[in-house]
Amino acid sequence: MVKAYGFHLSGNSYKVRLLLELLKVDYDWKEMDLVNGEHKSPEYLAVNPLGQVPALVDGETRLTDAQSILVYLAKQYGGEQWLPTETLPMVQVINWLFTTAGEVRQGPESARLYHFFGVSNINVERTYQKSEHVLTYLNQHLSTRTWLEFERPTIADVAVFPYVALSRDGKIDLDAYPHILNWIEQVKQLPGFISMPGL
Ligand SMILES: N[C@@H](CCC(=O)N[C@@H](CS)C(=O)NCC(=O)O)C(=O)O
Repeated sequence: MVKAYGFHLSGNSYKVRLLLELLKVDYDWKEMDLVNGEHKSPEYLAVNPLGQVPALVDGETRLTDAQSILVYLAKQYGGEQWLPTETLPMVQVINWLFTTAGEVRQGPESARLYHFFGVSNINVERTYQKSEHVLTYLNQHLSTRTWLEFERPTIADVAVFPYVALSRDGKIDLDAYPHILNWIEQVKQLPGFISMPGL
């Protein structure tokens, strides 16, 4: 059975769990005690040498990084709907995975780290600038469509959703971004959707 390692307050862990639920994959959730450093234990470092969550083990396959795990799950258990195989549509989806790992991480994800987890060595003003930049772009993009790409949800939506929807934990108000708010509601209506604290 698929084994997923994560922490219930981690948006990166949540995106993996969300896709597992949307795809109705049978999995075993291993909750890691990040507060007490379980993610730095020798047992866990053998799973993810970076000492971060999430990680996923499926038979002989061992994966780290939420975005890579989403690609794996989509290919292995989801298929065409979640990640197209044709080059250009595939790249359109993957582009959002990099936006998440780049702009969203530098913006709303880092603002949440500062305010919600109290990580102080973060330039919070910079996270607000980055957030405004990416949220404005996302809001504009969503002004003419329901989903990030195509007429259906893909792993692009699953990847971008958590830290954008958790913006308030980083003291970022989403009221100025009505199309993002509509999209968040659409994602929440997906069959199999699960929530996490802060959503
Ligand atoms: N690139 C990784 C980043 C994962 C990440 O930042 N994980 C955080 C929780 S959301 C973590 O494990 N932090 C603890 C640490 O780095 O020591 C991914 O997208 O999965």
